Amino acid sequence: MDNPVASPKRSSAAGGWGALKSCGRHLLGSRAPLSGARAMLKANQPDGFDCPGCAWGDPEHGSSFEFCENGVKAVSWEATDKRTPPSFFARHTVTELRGWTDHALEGEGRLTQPMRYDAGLDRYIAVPWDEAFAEIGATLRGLAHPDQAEFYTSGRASNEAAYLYQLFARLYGTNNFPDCSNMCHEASGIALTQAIGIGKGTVSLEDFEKADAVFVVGQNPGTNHPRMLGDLRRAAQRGARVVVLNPVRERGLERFADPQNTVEMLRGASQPVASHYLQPRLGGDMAAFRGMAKAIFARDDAEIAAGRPSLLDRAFLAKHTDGLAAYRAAVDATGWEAILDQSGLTRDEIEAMAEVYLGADKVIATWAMGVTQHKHSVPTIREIANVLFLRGHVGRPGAGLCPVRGHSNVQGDRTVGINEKPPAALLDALEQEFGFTAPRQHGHNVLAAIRAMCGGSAKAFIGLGGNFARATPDSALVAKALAGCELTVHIATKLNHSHLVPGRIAYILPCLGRTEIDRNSAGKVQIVTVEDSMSMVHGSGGINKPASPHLRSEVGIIAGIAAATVGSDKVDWAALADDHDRIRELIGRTIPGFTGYNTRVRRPRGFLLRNLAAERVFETETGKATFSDDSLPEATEHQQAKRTDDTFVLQTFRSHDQYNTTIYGLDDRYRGVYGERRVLFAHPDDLAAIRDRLGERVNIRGSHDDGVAREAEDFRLVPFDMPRGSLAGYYPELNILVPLSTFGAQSDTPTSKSVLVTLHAR
Ligand SMILES: Nc1nc2c(c(=O)[nH]1)N[C@H]1C(S)=C(S)[C@@H](COP(=O)(O)OP(=O)(O)OC[C@H]3O[C@@H](n4cnc5c(=O)[nH]c(N)nc54)[C@H](O)[C@@H]3O)O[C@H]1N2
Ligand SMILES: Nc1nc2c(c(=O)[nH]1)N[C@H]1C(S)=C(S)[C@@H](COP(=O)(O)OP(=O)(O)OC[C@H]3O[C@@H](n4cnc5c(=O)[nH]c(N)nc54)[C@H](O)[C@@H]3O)O[C@H]1N2
Ligand SMILES: [Mo]
Repeated sequence: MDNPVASPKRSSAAGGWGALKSCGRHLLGSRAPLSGARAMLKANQPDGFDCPGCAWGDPEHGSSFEFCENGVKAVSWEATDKRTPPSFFARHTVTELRGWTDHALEGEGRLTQPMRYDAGLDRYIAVPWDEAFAEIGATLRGLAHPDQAEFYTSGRASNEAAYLYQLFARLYGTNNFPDCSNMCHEASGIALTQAIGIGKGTVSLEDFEKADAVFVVGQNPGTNHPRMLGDLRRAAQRGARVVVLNPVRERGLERFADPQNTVEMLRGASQPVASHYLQPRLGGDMAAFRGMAKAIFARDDAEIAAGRPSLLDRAFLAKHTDGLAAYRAAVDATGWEAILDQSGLTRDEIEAMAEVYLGADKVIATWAMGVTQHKHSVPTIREIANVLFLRGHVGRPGAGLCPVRGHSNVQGDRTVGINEKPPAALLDALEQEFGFTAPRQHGHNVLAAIRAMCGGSAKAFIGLGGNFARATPDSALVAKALAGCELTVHIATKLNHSHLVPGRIAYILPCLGRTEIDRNSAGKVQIVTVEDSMSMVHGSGGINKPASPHLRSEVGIIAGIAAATVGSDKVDWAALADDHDRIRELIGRTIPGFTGYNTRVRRPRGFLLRNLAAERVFETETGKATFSDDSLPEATEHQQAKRTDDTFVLQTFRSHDQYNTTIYGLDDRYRGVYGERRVLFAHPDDLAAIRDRLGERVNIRGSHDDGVAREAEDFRLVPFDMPRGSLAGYYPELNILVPLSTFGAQSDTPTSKSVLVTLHAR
């Protein structure tokens, strides 16, 4: 095949004019060009709102707004003037709407009024707020036990909303907090807590200006964190090495034209980003880093044998780390054969990575879903940390560990208490402040919540944003579980499929989005706060007129439900909802790091939550940065698939025109796909063989051995530059193939990047 890759304009860079054109289209397509454009100018500015797009940090000296194509889509999608009013629901039954695509449902625009499901009519009907709160409260109070309710959070919720939400659920009596992060960066939080004593990254945006080498692992920033690409590109221009590990050749990581750079735009120029682009097999990153460690140790041994100084940071290792000897033994015990087979890389490639590492004074490693959504994600992230420890790349300028978060406030939500396994100190502080006995028993994460709903032991589902039925694995099963509930409540901006599997009593409660002005009863504008990937906490205030006069803020809705459920003796919910400063005062008194919250958050860039690991204070059991000594997985999915002729490993990733389950459009420009989403990317040789056997379009069948039949129908094969034996396609359409039965060890994260499948004729 002459052109092994899908894109017709493969040589063109990411970003650039294509991005600008796409933005114009999205602003126009949202039918809100003016408010959308005005809103865009205020995104991530000191006096504007936090972009609901991603969690990448904001620059200190960003005088002009940081342009980001996908930020424009996120903002214009919310700032649309299309509406989904009660008359829409009068025209369409829920059964009918279930046949619509995600794109079509959200494309109807913003929800405008609280709606209650009427089973007789099979329609949602408008209902006054107070009635909604009263019935939700009464139903929750009527459950046999508070642990029968699940309180889901999607990571767009503000600190203020999340804090009230966890306070309410704990006063009610449960720690059931399934959270989108359970499907996302859970493994990062766990691995980093074990390794460095805190479940967050250690780098700031400024560190990217100083690094000599950045390893970008399992991440597609061109689509999902476009502003990060600017930082990577500037690093590359300074001469820093950018080493990409990604099975798929992602265009944004190869070349990038900065839409913010006028000269570059006029000249049609673009800059290379990656100095090294390595394409491991799915799930092969632990082996790749283990191989690097082997090469590093070998080089170091040779130096020492030759009487030269060690290449490792011996002072850091001796003073600040624990477990080096056991790690060295584990590395020595790992053979090259397993490393090469699992990683799919050559020894030369791995040694080249080690050379980059050894040649750099300051190294950053970043990662996202390509690393976290496997069975062995926790050991993989520990291995990345191990390698960084060897030359002391934690806790000094220009170096460190950087999990790149997903939702714009997913990190903040966890910081302010969304945690199904709350630390005792948090519960103690809440008990002391509010005078109640907090539940101590650990609650449910996403998988446990699904199991409880399927088994009938959970009977109520409250969703603070998100699209639980589509974001989770085994979509059909989860939809059934939601529909089996006594109560489902969704706090949302737009209609989605989770709303269309109503429980016996079911509500959709429409809220203000982040771009909209939130005024209290005295007319005073309220701000909320969020925390980015670099642990910067800053304010966010909307500028657009609310989509409907009936909308309430998330904080107001949670306060309404809370007052109707647990009463207002211990907490004056109405007063808190009316003045967010009061919520921040409570956060300041109960969550470490937030004293003086109201003052500090009003400074232009907000404030940094102190991260002790970044200062080389490691709050692990031993007080030291801790090496792990795991062996490689016995067999990765690739190795399992190889044992049979026709099994492939499928990863489910995002197109350029989507935000998780929100589908903005049907194009995936950087990968050369237009107007469709039912595509399946494959290596050209695999594709040719499949096509000969089955034709151009195929059905995909799950082949996990758990007794559940799973099939996704009618996908067009698209050739792509990726390893043989791997396939890739879009989430959420393919979630029907992601099994509930496989998940990360320790993290419980669904293995969305290593699904075993076979292909079949249509
Ligand atoms: N525009 C936009 N922005 C977003 C989102 C969005 O949907 N749209 N989602 C937000 C959220 S919640 C999140 S979590 C982030 C997600 O950001 P990403 O993690 O970038 O998201 P994915 O599209 O899942 O991309 C995974 C990348 O990892 C690669 N990969 C897959 N498996 C492996 C593997 O085994 N090893 C390696 N080395 N690479 C692998 C894939 O080829 C792909 O490039 O983005 C956030 N930002
Ligand atoms: N197969 C597969 N599955 C995955 C993943 C994958 O890579 N592959 N990724 C996983 C990841 S990383 C994540 S984070 C999850 C995401 O899971 P979720 O966070 O549950 O899903 P989203 O698609 O982000 O939620 C979209 C909905 O949020 C609502 N919404 C939007 N803005 C607001 C707002 O301001 N307030 C409120 N209250 N609601 C709002 C809208 O109604 C919209 O329909 O999915 C996970 N699922
Ligand atoms: Mo995420």
